Amino acid sequence: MRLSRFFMPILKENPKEAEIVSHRLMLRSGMVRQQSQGIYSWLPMGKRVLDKVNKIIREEQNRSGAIELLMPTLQSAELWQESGRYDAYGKEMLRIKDRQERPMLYGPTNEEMITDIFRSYVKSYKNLPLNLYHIQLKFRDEIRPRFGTMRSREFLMKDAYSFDLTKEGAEHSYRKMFAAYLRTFSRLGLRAIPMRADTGPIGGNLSHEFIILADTGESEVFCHKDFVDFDIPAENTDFDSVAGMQSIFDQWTSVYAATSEMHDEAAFNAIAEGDRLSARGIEVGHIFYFGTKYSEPMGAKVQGPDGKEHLVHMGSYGIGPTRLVPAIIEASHDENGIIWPASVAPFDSVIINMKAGDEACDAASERLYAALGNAGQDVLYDDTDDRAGTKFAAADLIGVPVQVIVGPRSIANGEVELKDRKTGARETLTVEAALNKLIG
Ligand code: P5A
Repeated sequence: MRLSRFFMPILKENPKEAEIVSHRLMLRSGMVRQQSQGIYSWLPMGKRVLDKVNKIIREEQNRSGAIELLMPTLQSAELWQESGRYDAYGKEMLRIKDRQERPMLYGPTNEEMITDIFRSYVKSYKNLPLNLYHIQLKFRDEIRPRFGTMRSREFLMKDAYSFDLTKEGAEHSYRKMFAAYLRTFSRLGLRAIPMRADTGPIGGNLSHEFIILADTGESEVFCHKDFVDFDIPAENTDFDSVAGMQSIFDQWTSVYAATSEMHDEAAFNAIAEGDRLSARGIEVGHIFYFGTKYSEPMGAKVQGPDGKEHLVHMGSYGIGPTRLVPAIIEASHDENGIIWPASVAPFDSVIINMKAGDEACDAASERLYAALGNAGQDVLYDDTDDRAGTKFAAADLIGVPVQVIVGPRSIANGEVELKDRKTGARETLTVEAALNKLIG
C-alpha cells in the first residue's frame, strides 16, 4: 500500500477526550472515529488490525470444532419474551419498533436466537455436540461508554453457543472453549488469566472471565502469580480428548484467581505473600455454562439414546474483538506509539523513503516495495513528500514491527537501514541483504 494513496488520517494533537493511552493512540493513528457516543467507525488502519484479530479468533474457534454462521443484529422481541429476558434485560437493551409497530431490538447477545435456530433443526442426540458461533455487532446502551472501543455501546463480539445432551458433555464443551481461549489470547500476544466470575444477565453458575492485567483495566483482580508461567495448549491439542481438556482446565484453575465480585479475601490471604498478585485487569473474554436456562423456556429438546426427549445443556462463550484491539495496545506501546505484535500488525513492514523525488531513493524504495509485495508481505510504502522526521514519528506511532529506512546517504552505498520497532535496534544492510532478512 502506497501511503500517498492510503487513508490514514493521523492526528498531530493529543485528543482531549482520550483518558487512556490506547484510546489516545487509536485516535491519533487514525484507527477509529467516534460517530456518536460509544459508536465507532473503524478506519482502514484499524480495520486491518481488527481483521487480523478476527482471523486468529476464527482459526482457534474452528480448530476447537466450533462452526461459524452469521445471525442478524436486529432481533424480534418475541424470542426474548419467550426466554423471559425481554423485561429483565432493562435499559441496556435498545428497543426499536418497525413500520408495522412490531417490537424489535438491537441484539446485546444471541442466546435466544441461537436456541431458536437449534430447536428448528436439531431433533436427535446424534447431531450433538454442536457449537455454533458468529462474529457480529452487538449493542448495549451502556450508561458510561468510555475508553474508546474498550467499553462502547456498539461493539463486535465473537459469541459461540454449545449444545450437549448431558451436563457432563456440556462441561467438556466448556473446557474446549476454555482451551481455545488460552490459545487465542496467546496468539494475540497477550497473557490472559481465567478467573471465576459472576454470571450477570447471561445466567448459570459456572463462568470464567479471561482477564489481561493492565493498570488501566476496569476490573480489580486477585490471583496467584504462578499463572504467568503456565503452558499454553499446543497447536496439535486434541480437543476431543475429554481427559486432555480436563487436565488443561485443572491446571489453569488449580491456583487462586478471582475478580472483585467473586473475591474471597481469606483464600487469597492463604497464598504466600510473595505469590499474591493484586492488580487491575481488562476482561477480554467471558464463558458461561448455564444448563437448561434457555432450552427449558424455549423448548429446545432432542431425542436421547433412550428414546426420550431431553432438554439440551447449553453454554455461551464471548470474546470482544473491538475491546481486544485497545487491550493489546495497553499491553504493548511506548512513549512514541503502538508496538504491534507481528500477529496482528496492520502491515508487516513500512518502507520510509526519506527523500521522495530523489532518483536513487525512489528506485531502491520501489524495488523493496515490489520484492516484499511479491513475497506475500503486507507493506506500507511511505512515498509522501513529508519531512523525514514526520515520517519517522508516524511510523513509530502506527507501530508496524519493521521499518525499512531508505535515505540518500546510505543508498549511495547501496545500503538501507532496518529498525525494529519493539527493541529500537537498527542495522545497516545492502538492499539485497535487507530483502533476504525480511523474506527469509
Ligand atoms: C457470552 C457470549 C455474553 O454476552 N453471551 C454470548 C455471553 N458475555 S459478556 O461477558 O457479556 O460479553 C462477552 C465479551 O464481549 C465484550 N464486551 C464488550 N466489548 C466492548 N464494549 C462493551 N461494552 C462490551 N461488553 C462486552 C467483552 O470482551 C466480553 O468479555
